[in-house]
Amino acid sequence: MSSGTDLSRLEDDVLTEVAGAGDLAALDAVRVSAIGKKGRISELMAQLGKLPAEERKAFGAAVNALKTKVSDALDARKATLETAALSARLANERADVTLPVRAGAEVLGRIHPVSQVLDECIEIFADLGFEVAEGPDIETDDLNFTKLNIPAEHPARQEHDTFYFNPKPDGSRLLLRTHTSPVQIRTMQNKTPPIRIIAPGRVYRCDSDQTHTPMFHQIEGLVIDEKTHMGHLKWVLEEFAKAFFEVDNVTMRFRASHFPFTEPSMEVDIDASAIGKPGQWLEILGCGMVHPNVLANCGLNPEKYQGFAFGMGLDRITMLKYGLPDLRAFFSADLRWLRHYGFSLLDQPTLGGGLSS
Ligand code: 2NL
Repeated sequence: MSSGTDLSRLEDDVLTEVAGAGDLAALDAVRVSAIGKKGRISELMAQLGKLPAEERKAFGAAVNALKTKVSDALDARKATLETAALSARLANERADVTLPVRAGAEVLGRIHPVSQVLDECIEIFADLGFEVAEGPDIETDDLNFTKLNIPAEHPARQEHDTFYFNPKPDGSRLLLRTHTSPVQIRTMQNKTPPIRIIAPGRVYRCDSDQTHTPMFHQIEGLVIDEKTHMGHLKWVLEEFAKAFFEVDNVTMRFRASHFPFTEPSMEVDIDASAIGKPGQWLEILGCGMVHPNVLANCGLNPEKYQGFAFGMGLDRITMLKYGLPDLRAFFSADLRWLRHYGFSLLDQPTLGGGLSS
């Protein structure tokens, strides 16, 4: 194993193996068998000591040169194989962006009917010039009741079936809002009229049967200005009803009623032929002119400002519009129900495009 011929044959063999390695694993096997610890070239170095002293230097230099050459060839081949592997992977992972979208959350997911109806209402009222206002679910007694002309011990407090939190050391108690009116109270406290807002959101009452759930959804509206009157109220509600039920005309009936926060107060029914049930009146909301005490409680001068307010149950009008039979199914998180009654994410209600078409 000492001749130049042997070395050059070994070089040819190893370089041929390097060139022939088809992938990184095969190339590494070649490396180990040539310049690994027990490789063919490394073994030559181990034999150096057996050579006569005068040959050692030249042989050592030749083996080192061979080792460098093989090592360079291994590096070059490795770079080539890595580039090829990357190209193959990129070709394999190429995405055809012209393919139709595969069914994912945006296709399989569904919008809850109450969310859809809320979006429809926002669209309608925004078109009439209303802004959306929001507030917390946990409220004070003052904002939920007192400011609304419902003093302590007023029977209306019992009717609201309120969920109270434990009293604080000073005796005051927080509660889950029983209506979204506190949002309008805050707005009146913080803004100078004209005010035109709707306040949608979750509300809570300790009441649960076939037609009542302890949490439900409400949308209230409030308009305050210097000359706002009941004609405006009736016009807004009529425009809302026509747009919401997607009909050219609705017949509405205003019945005298009573709420502590409005005077006069009315409940509003629509002639159900608008939704394909002739001969029936359906109650859809309560409304009235904001009570002067409520305006004064919020720092507005009742001699200068007046306005109207209304409140309706979103869950109820959702059932009416989309013919959903059972309120409790709204909150049962039943995926089969949601797939059946839910709306596509792409089906955004717009007045221009038709709310529900
Ligand atoms: C109903 C009745 C109503 C209001 C809500 C209101 C809010 C303020 C002042 C005056 Cl801040 N009124 N809200 C007015 C009349 C009726 O809701 O039966 N809702 C389902």
